[in-house]
This record gives sequence, structure tokens and C-alpha cells, in this order.
Amino acid sequence: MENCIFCKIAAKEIPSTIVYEDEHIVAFRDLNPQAPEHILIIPRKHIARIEALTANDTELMGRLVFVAKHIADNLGLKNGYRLVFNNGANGGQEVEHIHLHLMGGRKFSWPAG
Ligand code: DGP
Repeated sequence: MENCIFCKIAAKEIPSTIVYEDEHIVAFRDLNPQAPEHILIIPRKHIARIEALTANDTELMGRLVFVAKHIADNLGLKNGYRLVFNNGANGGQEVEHIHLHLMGGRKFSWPAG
């Protein structure tokens, strides 16, 4: 998708610190980390937000979580971590390309702010 910053990161047109990539998924460090470890996991396919998902995306969305597990293992996040989809304006979504936040290395409170 033209003008999508995360599509450009996936295509390596914009630099980022990529920590994982495969045919379907790219994961890179968040530019503005909210925890000692803060990774964004995205599908290569441009999907703006959760409402745009179709049943065909079920496996892809599962892949995001499995990549999160793989990265968390690699980072040694043995005491847990938080996985977040910010979705839409009230959900705090700033970038309109679905992304799973993986945050670890500190304790998080609940409810989220
Ligand atoms: P959200 O609010 O859920 O849409 O989170 C978007 C995140 O994307 C936010 O934590 C900052 C991060 N971000 C925005 N632009 C860039 C960028 O150009 N590079 C990287 N690495 N992260 C970015």
C-alpha cells in the first residue's frame, strides 16, 4: 500500500531494526519504545485494522501470535510480556496497518491506561 509507513518498513524502503522476518511476517523494534523490549509484529499484507480482516486472514493473524512467542523466547522474556493490538481511534491506533505490540522487560499494570 502506497504511503503506508509499515509497508515501507516491510519492503526495507524505510530503515528499521528488524528482529524477525519470513514470507508473511516482519517484526521490528518500535521507534518509541514503552518497555525495555518493544517489538512491532506486522503482516506483510496491508490490512488497515481489525475491522478489515476477512476469514482468509485467520491463519495470518495466528502467525502474528506465534512469531510473538518465538521472539519472546529469543529475548528471554521468561517472566511474561504483554501483547497488544491498538485498534481504531479509541484503541489508540496511530499507524493504519495492523500490528501486534510485544512489550517486555518490565511489569505492566492493569487496566491499561
Ligand atoms: P499504534 O499507536 O498502536 O498505532 O503504534 C504505532 C507504533 O509505531 C508506535 O509505538 C510508534 C511506532 N512507529 C511509528 N512510526 C515508526 C517508524 O517509522 N519506525 C518504527 N520502528 N516504529 C514506528
